[in-house]
Amino acid sequence: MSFDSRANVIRAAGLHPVVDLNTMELLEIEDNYQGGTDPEVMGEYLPDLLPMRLRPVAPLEISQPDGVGFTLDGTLLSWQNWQLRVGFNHRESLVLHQVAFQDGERLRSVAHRLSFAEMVVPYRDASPDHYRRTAFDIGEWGLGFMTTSLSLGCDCLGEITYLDAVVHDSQGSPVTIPNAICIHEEDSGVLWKHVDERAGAEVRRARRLVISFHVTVANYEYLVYWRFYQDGNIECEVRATGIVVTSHASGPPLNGTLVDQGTYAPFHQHFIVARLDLDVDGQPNTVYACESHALPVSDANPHGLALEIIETPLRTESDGRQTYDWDTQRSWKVASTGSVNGLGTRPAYKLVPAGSFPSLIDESSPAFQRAEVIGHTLWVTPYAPEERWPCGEFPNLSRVDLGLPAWTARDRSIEDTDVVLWHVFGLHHITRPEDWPVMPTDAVSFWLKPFGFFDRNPALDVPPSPHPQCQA
Ligand SMILES: [Cu+2]
Repeated sequence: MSFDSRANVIRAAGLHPVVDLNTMELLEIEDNYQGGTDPEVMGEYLPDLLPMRLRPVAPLEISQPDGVGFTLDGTLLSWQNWQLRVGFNHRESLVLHQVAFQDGERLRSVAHRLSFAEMVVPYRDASPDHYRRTAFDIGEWGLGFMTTSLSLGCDCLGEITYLDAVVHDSQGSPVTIPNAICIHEEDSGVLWKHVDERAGAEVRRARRLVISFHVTVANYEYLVYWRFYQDGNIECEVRATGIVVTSHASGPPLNGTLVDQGTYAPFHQHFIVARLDLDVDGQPNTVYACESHALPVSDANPHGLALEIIETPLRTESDGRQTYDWDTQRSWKVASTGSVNGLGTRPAYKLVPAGSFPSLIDESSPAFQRAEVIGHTLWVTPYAPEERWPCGEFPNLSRVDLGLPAWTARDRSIEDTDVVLWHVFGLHHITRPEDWPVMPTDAVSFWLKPFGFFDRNPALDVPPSPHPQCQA
């Protein structure tokens, strides 16, 4: 191990003491140092220690002089047509309950509960430095415990409402995390627009309600944003930032990227499992895989332009193990089986994946055996209150995944029932020199989009902006 006081970094060069934590006995010292000179590393990000000047930036302020557009009554949050309850616990951090949309006279259910249930981060480096680094950030560490306080103007900009959260310490005493959850409205560009030569330009600006929290997981930060839109869309975005794990590079790295002199950042993956307990217009729902297919040229399709959508109902849990397919642009529709819309079709919400990637791992690897959940983009189960943790209740030191693979082995029916979707998404992090010494946020997301939930664009009633030029 070397300590470079000028760069203020400690770099482990393949030295690992192996200790039995029950007896505090030193069992072994692994030393796989490959040799090489002590490199010149610039690992600083604090302004006072940077070798360059800070750039000039013009002020940008956001104000809502008449106050915010949402109300908070206890944990009940209401904004325009949306209504939901805000919750929190030590393992999942922010949880959204009873998400519903006021549609005329009807308060219509979209989701019973939305949260993150697991995060699996295997480091994809064959060296002895990283094979133990297969963190379960939720099952082992707990996002709630790692939730950090947010600051006005830095973490959240504008008119902000904060909520505190309470977790417990190792003695069981309560610990308050001030400003753990941020609630605010944001401008989100154009919602809809048309320019007609007689009617002129008609434009509506989009606004979204954002509920967010940040966690610090040792070297990394995850910033989580649930966004609710005026057109019924829900977006969940995760931004990863912080400091990438690095190791001493004695030559060109095989499973990572050189990010500084003699320093490489191993490739790794951040798999996040969102638990989406949707109740689209009530509990009886069926999930359909929706796939686009091009039809061959025929008498009925003389120009070869016909595209058809095949919707396949997922009837059992083995059907519910789904993988994203680029070739068919696969997505999943969660349709009410107890109601119809004004067009005579089933009201639905569609899960649109935007940050999915294959696990790309040998299935005999212990890292995969412990987290088989990462082998699919989507799992669907019938609601069972005790089924909460996709890699098992206690994944620390597990050998196999006792969560979703075990539950779904029963191959229960998932048709016309209260379904839970488990969506696996995240970052396939091929590290870059630009991620060092502190990583600019990398964002991934998924969307829940209404599909026939409404009979037409539900944002027709959004008024024009009060700006004089928007008032035709
Ligand atoms: Cu990463």
